Amino acid sequence: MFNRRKFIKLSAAGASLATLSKYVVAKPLPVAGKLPIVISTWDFGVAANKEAWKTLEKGGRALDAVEAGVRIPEADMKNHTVGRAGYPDRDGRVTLDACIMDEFGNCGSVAAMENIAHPISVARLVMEKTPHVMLVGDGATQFAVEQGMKREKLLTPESYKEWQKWLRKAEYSPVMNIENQQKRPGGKYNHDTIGMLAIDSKGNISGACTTSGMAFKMHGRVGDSPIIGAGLYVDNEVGGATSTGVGEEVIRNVGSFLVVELMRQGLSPEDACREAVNRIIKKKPEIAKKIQVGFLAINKKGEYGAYALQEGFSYAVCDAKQQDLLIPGKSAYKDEKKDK
Ligand code: SD4
Repeated sequence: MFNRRKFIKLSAAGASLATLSKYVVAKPLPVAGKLPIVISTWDFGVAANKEAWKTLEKGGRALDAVEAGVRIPEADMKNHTVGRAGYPDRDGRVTLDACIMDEFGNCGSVAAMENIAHPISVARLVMEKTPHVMLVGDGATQFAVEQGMKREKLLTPESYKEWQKWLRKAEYSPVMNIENQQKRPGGKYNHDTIGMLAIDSKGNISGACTTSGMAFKMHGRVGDSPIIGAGLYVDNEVGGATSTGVGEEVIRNVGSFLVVELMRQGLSPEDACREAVNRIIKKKPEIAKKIQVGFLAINKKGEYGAYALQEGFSYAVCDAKQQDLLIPGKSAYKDEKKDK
């Protein structure tokens, strides 16, 4: 039944895609979670949250937790949508985007950055070591190298092969879930950007978002993920939000900022995400039918929720009670079908 919340329990360490076998228990959510808490987008959020939790459980800062957390998918050689093994653009160049935001409203971002495996850490350095918010392209790479990061070739043999395959047709149009190369048992998708939001034991909120963007995009294309307010936004008085999917539609609606402002007006995280999805549908109904966009949000109390255009979106939750919870997000077009 669509309205019931379901989750997957994974084995403690070494949880992998192969272990994602079934949705089991229904549970009423969102809950007023006990702090600290960390949530993040997609199946790979489970492993990322676990890493973030190591900082949070020791009373560490949410900012440190989200950076450490999203570095896990960034380093994962099987993950072709985030970090070092991300698929390239249509010219065969791997260009990475990321941003980070803390409880004081400080933020940092890199976009279209090549040859550096951990864009989230560069984004944090932009935030902490420069007077700027955003560095792009060669300037971002140069800054990362100056800060002691390794310059390396990121195009993996697997990514190269996929790019060559794509070149045979070379169709440039964002196809829904194009990044997806692996499927969960049951045909659910596993892909996309990681957006992570954490509240630490002091009640402070931070967020991080990192991606290789749309696979086989035009060279120089930047999506929502490194754009503060679009792919990520945090306001320590209210909460935080992040997005995944076709970034162009998120940018048009300044999606994550919108979700946080809606929560400020009293909407629950899920309702705020739903309203942001509805704005996308309202502005571009024909495009909205064909693409995926998902929002994930948390409020100051630790209540969380998500909403997506299409089925298949999932997010992971980790707090003192549940370290490995994966929840399928609700979606606009599935709701519509159910209502008929
Ligand atoms: C982008 N939102 O670059 C990111 C990537 C993503 O499905 O989530 N793709 O638009």
